[in-house]
Amino acid sequence: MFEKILIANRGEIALRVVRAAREMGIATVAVHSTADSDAMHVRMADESVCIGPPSGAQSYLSVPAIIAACEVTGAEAIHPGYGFLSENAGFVQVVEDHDLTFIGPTAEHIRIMGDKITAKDTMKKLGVPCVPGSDGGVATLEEAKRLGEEMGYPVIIKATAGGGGRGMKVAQNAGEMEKAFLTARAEGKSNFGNDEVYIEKYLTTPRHIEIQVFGDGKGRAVHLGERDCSLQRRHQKVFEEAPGPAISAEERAAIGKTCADAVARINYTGAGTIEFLYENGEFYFIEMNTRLQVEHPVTEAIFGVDLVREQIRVASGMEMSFQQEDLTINGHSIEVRINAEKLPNFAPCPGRITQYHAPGGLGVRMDSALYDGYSIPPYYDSLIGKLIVHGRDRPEALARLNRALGELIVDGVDTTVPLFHALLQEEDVLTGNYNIHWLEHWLETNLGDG
Ligand code: MV4
Repeated sequence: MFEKILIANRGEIALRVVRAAREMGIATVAVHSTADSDAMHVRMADESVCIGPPSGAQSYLSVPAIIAACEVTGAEAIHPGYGFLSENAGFVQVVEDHDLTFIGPTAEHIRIMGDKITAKDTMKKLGVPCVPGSDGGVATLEEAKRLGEEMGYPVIIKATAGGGGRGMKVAQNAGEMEKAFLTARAEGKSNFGNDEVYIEKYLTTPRHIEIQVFGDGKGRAVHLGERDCSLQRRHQKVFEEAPGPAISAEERAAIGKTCADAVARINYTGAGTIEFLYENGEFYFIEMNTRLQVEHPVTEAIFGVDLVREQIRVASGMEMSFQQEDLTINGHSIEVRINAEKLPNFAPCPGRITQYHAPGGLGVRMDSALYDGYSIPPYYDSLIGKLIVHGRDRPEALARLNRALGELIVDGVDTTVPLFHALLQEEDVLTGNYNIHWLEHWLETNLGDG
């Protein structure tokens, strides 16, 4: 096992990793920008190293600065958290070249899943159900139009280097194909330096269901069920839950096994998420994320496992601490993302926290790096906390969420808390009757957003 690890991240996720490491008796090194000298992750880690000026590009994304911080502190491994360098295959290669360990998958797995055409082709060959569409890339407008006729409209054109909603365009009919195809290609080129695109049948009212997988890198893998993350605004999740209210135990077992077998076959290491659209009782693969996700705590709550601890274990060459048959679901969990944002338009709202009080009690977890008097810097994303509740069933989790939101005090900045109070009044939220378009429609109707 490692004696010391470096955490190449900030905020609540850096703190999350410090906590797992400390319980394992592993020392931690925080890195930080000059804007984060007073950040909680710096205070909580055993050591810290300032790695650059405020901008992410010159600090949390600076590969030489992070490698140097490992060298001066003697850290043996790097946990990337999410965002920043967590899915950067080039970074993983540099880490390995310096005889350090990346706490995550191999550069090769990150590269495969980062190219969406290769990811889909790989998953299809592994028996994972995919959205019907082009076999690989589509090079010409003529081919795109032929596929549109063949598949039937609407279709969606996606940049292979995109993902998370960037570089996608819908064509409702043949007349919209030229513009959609050329725009998706141009966006791929300008945003990612890659103009390759592929085409899929456009699913109109799916849910976003993602399966948590975990591999030991030696051909063993498990699944930890699904999360329903359909409540999103502009591809930013705001409310996530596990298990998914629309998924049966039989469906979970079947798609879970398919996913676990797939990642076992490729010797996948560590935590991964296989994203699906779910419509009319069918799962359709869209993307795989090769990192620990923001919403991992809802899975931890219902399975009673520490996913960061497991990541560190398998990165050090140890076995996972569980097998598939050890993993059973207990109750229901919901996470809401507390962002420093001003409604109705979700404008970032950095500033000084004049008062902070975290909720507590049975079944309540608050993952946050906030404290009284902390100043939220304007340079990074606006997530300032995650409130995660756990109950014996969904109604109990919803009641607990309502209760915990009532206890939470975040003064000095605007937050997304009022949104959650409002959502908990909605019948569709209370019954789990929503899809990927529900929230944007609700925001338009109720807040005039969009
Ligand atoms: C789709 C789709 C409908 N049909 N693909 C958006 C993010 C990226 N991960 C994939 N996305 C979508 N792909 C097909 N064939 C609809 C979306 C989509 C979406 C997916 C998940 C959650 C929210 C979404 C919001 C808009 C569109």
